[in-house]
Amino acid sequence: MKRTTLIALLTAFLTHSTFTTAQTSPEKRNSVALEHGAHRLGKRSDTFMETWRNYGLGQFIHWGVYAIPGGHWDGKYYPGAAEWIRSWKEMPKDAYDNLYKQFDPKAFDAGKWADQAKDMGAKYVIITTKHHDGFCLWPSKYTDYTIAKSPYGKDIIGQLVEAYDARGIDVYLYFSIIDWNHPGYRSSLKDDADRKEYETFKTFTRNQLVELLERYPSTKGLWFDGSWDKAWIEQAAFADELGRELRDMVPGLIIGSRFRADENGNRHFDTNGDMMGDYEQGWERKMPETIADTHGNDWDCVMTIPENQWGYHSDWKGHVKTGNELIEMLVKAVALDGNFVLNFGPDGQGNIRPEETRLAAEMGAWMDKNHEVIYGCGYLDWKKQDWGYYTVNRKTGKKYMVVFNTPVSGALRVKTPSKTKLETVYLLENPDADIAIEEIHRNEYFIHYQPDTPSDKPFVIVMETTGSASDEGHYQKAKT
Ligand code: FHN
Repeated sequence: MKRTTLIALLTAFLTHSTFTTAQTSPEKRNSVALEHGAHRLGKRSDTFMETWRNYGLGQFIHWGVYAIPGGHWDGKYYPGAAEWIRSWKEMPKDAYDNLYKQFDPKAFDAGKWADQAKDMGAKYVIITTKHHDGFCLWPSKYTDYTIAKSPYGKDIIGQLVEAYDARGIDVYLYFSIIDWNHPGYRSSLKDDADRKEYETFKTFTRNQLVELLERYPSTKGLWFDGSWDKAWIEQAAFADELGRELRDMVPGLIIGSRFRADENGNRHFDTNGDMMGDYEQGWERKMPETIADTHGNDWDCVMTIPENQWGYHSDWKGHVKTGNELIEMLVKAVALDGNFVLNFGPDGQGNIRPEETRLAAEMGAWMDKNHEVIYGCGYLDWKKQDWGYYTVNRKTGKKYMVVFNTPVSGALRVKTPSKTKLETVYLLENPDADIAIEEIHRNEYFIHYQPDTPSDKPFVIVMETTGSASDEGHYQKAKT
């Protein structure tokens, strides 16, 4: 080979390999230097995050003084989300800010709530410590606007943490950055006077967060909200430093992508498109359609039972989700490597409303029989079919079909990756049931199964395969 040809070939090889590395290696990515962007690329792999990833199902609780008006004021119906009623022009601010003087939830029983979460199958709970109104469900020493000043007087967060901890349900604390009650809070900073006031708010926010982690050291993570204000977005350095301080306080602390912005004001994902935080918090009342939509990130989906009500609204309007819809969302979330978190909004007395209790029981009954397709499970890289969703246990590799739509033919199509042979299938609930595999092509099968009595709930088929490819069950690459 001529020397010039060899050099040309070498140059081409080096150019190509540099290019390839630039596409795949985080260190060499085409990126803007950021001081307050993502501090890690790719998923966290520690045991705390493994635990988070394997929860599958969580419970969200929105509770505060907004539960007293319950979406009504002065005989008028508030059409927004109940916890936002203070922002409604019909509701005098002063009236709202004095509601805490009536907050005396006689029926509140932390153990009862935690039992219900446990029976539903929740592995973790996210509790509002304070929502945008600034009212604290713990006796914060940094403000008077707390439960300590209400007729009820007792620490609600403390009781909930104890009750959920006792039942083995991990606790995450919801914290709103927006605080309509704090005198230094601003949504935007127009002049030096605003900036000066906002400094007091920043100190207050930091103090409250440190206080929460000191008071409730079993906390596994913080779920931030209300971080979209321009004033907060401008605090990239402060928020970054605060995040570090909080993480130093609690080993393994988990914080999602809603906490802080980078120095260019980008939220969730920094200027380079890298996620800031341990999991993506952008899936609120919506879900990814395909694994590509998740970009390989950890994520949670927080969901309301009615269309958009988090806090207690006595009058739900519009569509209220059914048990089967919620079960399908749960399975879909797990099938796409996420967690599903269902919201509950107890009333002003501390009662979980009957509709929510009924749905929790319905989910719990299904989870009782089928939880093994949820806990510790995630995405199986097989072509999705119309009958429902696949999940796979990340540790054991055990594979499941969760069937929501049975075809009239009773033939459920399964396409396996090359080198993967479907050997055995059986019904999780009844391994002796009549069920058969028909191989229709290479790597394509029909599973023939007709339930004797039509079920009104999704059912699970366990699949056993041979010659499985090594990467099964692990999300590798977004198929965009
Ligand atoms: O404004 C809040 C809303 O009230 C509720 O708390 C939800 C829960 O994720 N978060 C905010 C909207 O994104």
